[in-house]
Amino acid sequence: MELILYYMPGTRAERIRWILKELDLDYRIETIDLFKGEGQRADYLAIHPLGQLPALKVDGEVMFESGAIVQWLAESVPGSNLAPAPDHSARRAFNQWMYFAVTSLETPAWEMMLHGSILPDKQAVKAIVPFAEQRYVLALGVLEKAVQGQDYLVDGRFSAADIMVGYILAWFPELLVPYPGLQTYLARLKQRPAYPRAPNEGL
Ligand SMILES: N[C@@H](CCC(=O)N[C@@H](CS)C(=O)NCC(=O)O)C(=O)O
Repeated sequence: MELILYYMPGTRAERIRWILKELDLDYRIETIDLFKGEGQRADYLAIHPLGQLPALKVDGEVMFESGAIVQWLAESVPGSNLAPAPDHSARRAFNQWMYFAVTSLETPAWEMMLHGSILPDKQAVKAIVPFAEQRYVLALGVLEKAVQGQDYLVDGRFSAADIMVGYILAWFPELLVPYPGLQTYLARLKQRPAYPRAPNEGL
């Protein structure tokens, strides 16, 4: 299988790099520098119509949406062990946390990021930030309970759901202070050799 990952450090493409490494798959990286506007280049828009990262080319065919890519890899790579089988009872928890990651957790976190620090003042709607933080903290409380008594979210075993959730938890480490279970959980994820390192840590 020929895999090309469209990537820039520090973006959601890290999720894909993380799972590719967990699965010990060979892949090629094509760097798209969003800061230089390369996402909007015509040749890249032909890959990802929104000009976003990540995208993954699989044997010449492109797929985008980080959650869908992570799930597809977890389910399709022989021997992956990163997703319970569809008929396994743990599949319900798996689906739940995969969707929770990109909706209940990521949406408020992304609003905080966008309107708190990424967008220029004339575009940012600062009033959104405290409301988004309130919803993000509620989601953290749910996750704190979910990791009580187990190392990972689904059946106590590492799965693609931990990649989806763990990537977001690292965005605001200061908000994890009241959640000792989540701090331990994130520290456990960071110990995995495939966990994304900051660019200056030799990713
Ligand atoms: N739901 C998409 C979100 C992709 C996304 O927003 N990626 C960011 C980088 S982390 C991006 O490419 N932003 C540039 C843009 O929106 O133009 C996914 O998970 O793949």
